[in-house]
Amino acid sequence: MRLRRLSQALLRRTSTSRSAGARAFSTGGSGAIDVHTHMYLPSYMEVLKKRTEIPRVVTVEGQDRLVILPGEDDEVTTATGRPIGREYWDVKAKLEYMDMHNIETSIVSLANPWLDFLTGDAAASVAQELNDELQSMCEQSGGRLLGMATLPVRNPEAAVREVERIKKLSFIRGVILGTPGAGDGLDHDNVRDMLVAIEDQGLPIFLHPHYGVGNEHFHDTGHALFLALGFPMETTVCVSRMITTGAMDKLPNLKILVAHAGAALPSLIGRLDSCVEHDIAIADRLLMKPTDYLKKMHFDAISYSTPAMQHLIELVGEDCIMFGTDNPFFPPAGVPADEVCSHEWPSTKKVWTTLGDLGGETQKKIVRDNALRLFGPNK
Ligand code: 5CU
Ligand code: ZN
Repeated sequence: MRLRRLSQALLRRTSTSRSAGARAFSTGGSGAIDVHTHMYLPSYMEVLKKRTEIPRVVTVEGQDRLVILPGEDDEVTTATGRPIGREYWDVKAKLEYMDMHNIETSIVSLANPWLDFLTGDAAASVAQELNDELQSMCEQSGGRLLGMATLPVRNPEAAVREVERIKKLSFIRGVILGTPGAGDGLDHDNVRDMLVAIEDQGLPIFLHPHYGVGNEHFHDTGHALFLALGFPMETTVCVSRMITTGAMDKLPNLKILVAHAGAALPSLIGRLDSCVEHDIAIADRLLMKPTDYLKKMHFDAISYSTPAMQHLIELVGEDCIMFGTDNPFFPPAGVPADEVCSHEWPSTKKVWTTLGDLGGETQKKIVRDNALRLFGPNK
């Protein structure tokens, strides 16, 4: 509770009016919009601190540490997770980070693994609490923050009700979803009603990994291969299944923002097209070839590679790619945990550099205009 009071006090200090919020995210502004930026909201932190299993917060020598990834506590190199400071839960730290990195607006989403570990009434009530907390955090941010809601995915009926409820929260502009949905993937029937409700409300889905694919190959490599390979392969499998099972055909107007610059899909899509074409039963049940589904999606610009961005643009065009940072993950390496907030973040700078390499109108669209279209007030 102390944490919540502290955060509310800081919010009051940074607050201006609600109409300022609407103005900042209007066509009149010119600053960067970060569509991939997370927080562990104060009430979520309280949930994690009470848990004894992953995801949880452990305290080692007075330092809070976050243990969230599957199997993270099995390996010596990752057993105590990573240090967690105010950059994860404090809205004032988020605003300072945005100021330092030339970001005008952040569309904040809860970080993984969201409510994947809660079922029944607990999932439903914590989702409401989190989404209301996010709404009021955004309201009081002086127009700097918008939010993507978290859904009680393991309680599908409550998830549908929550989609209808959050549509009335003016600062909530989308939902973040992990790849498993209710446990069986986003192509499964048990999430169909939830996805239809999201589609009906016109809310974009931000599709984000957490569990990894191929984890049996990642021992002795710390977090590196899990995050570099396991995360994107998880996203790739999820989207590929949504395409090839025909789930996408049943959701023609669903807006999907794919994390991490589309993961491995931009590189593998030619092969997916070819493999589908050669499997006539699969090709026959789809309305389009896989590439065409990809062209209907949206992507963040977190690839850390100019050639990768150029390739993505060549594949899907420059109107569906958006600036993102993944803050507060990937803090400055080697900097003590209690100092990361006062440092420039090389991971964020790298994203800016790749966009600077693209330059001109392309950069402008990716930095702001495209996000404005997807998440703007009339959507
Ligand atoms: O570093 C990490 O573990 C993560 C994570 O958990 N989620 C994310 O979006 N990026 C990095
Ligand atoms: Zn992320």
